[in-house]
Amino acid sequence: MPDNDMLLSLYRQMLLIRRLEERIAEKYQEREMRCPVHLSIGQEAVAVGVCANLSAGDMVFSGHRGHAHYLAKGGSPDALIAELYGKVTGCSGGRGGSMLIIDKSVNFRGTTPIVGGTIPIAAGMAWALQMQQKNAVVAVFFGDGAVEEGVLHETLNFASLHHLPILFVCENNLYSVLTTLDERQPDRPITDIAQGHGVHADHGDGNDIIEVYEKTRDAVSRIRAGKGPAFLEFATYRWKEHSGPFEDTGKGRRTAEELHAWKARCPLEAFRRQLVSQGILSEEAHWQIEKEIDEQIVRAFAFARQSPFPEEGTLGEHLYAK
Ligand SMILES: Cc1ncc(C[n+]2csc(CCOP(=O)(O)OP(=O)(O)O)c2C)c(N)n1
Ligand SMILES: [Mg+2]
Repeated sequence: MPDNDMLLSLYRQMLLIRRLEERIAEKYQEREMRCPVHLSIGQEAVAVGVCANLSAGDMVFSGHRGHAHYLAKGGSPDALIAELYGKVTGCSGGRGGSMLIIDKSVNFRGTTPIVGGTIPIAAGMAWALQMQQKNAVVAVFFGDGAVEEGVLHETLNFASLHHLPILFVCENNLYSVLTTLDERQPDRPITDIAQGHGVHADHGDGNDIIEVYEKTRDAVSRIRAGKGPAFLEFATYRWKEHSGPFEDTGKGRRTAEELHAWKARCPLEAFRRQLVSQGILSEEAHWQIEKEIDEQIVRAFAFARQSPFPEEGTLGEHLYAK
């Protein structure tokens, strides 16, 4: 079990991600953020529980739904919101938007909108770190939809063969846009795929932060001990529509009952109740954290709006490596 300081830090991070994304959803309707946004409200425990086991020298990759992963790896709310507003102070210089986040200062090594696109890049990075004897771990986040991409299977094979220091994290939220998992994949555990390649695999409740934390701690310690790659699948659920600030229960696919059932299993609320009942989080401390986070978010949006757009003359820069 993580100690009390760690528990409070996990809670604060989950709350920051939740409140920041709620504010993105509100402000998105002002049409000043012009990139698509894929929110992970409801999925915060996976990002936070995994990244809490990584150190500054470890690296993270993600995909189109990557805000939470960036923040959990120590990313700056200011730089994230500025990126969504297309501003030069954004973590990708305002050139990427929500789906193309990169910030080498915290070893968040990038996201792409191509489903599964960062999986082989993460393996390449893990291979480089292994050759350089850096003793660092690479974690790559992807959804259940990426399991249908050939590149995941090729990368599992390669990572297993070379004992790469890589953690594959599959956030299984049951949907690829509006198509259910059972419409897309045969009835077999996703972890069987990793095991078929000789990769150590485990699965858990992605709405239980302690379970995510502990399963990741075990997987990461295996990787650090030189036992090769590991694969974790966490069951979770996104509350918002696939892309955008609204809910999607009116589209004839996901039902209000299903969403309601998952909201009743809110990872943040469950954790808050647990911390309060164990006397780790007082009501007063809870409101203090809420207040500090609210102020942090107000500052991030003000920073983003006040920042300039990139200069037109720089349009051709950053296209090729020097
Ligand atoms: C290679 C590729 N195929 C299809 C798409 C269109 N697309 C974008 S996100 C998405 C759903 C992916 O689902 P999943 O991997 O489960 O992630 P989630 O959105 O549920 O977090 C699809 C099909 C894409 N961007 N790239
Ligand atoms: Mg999915």
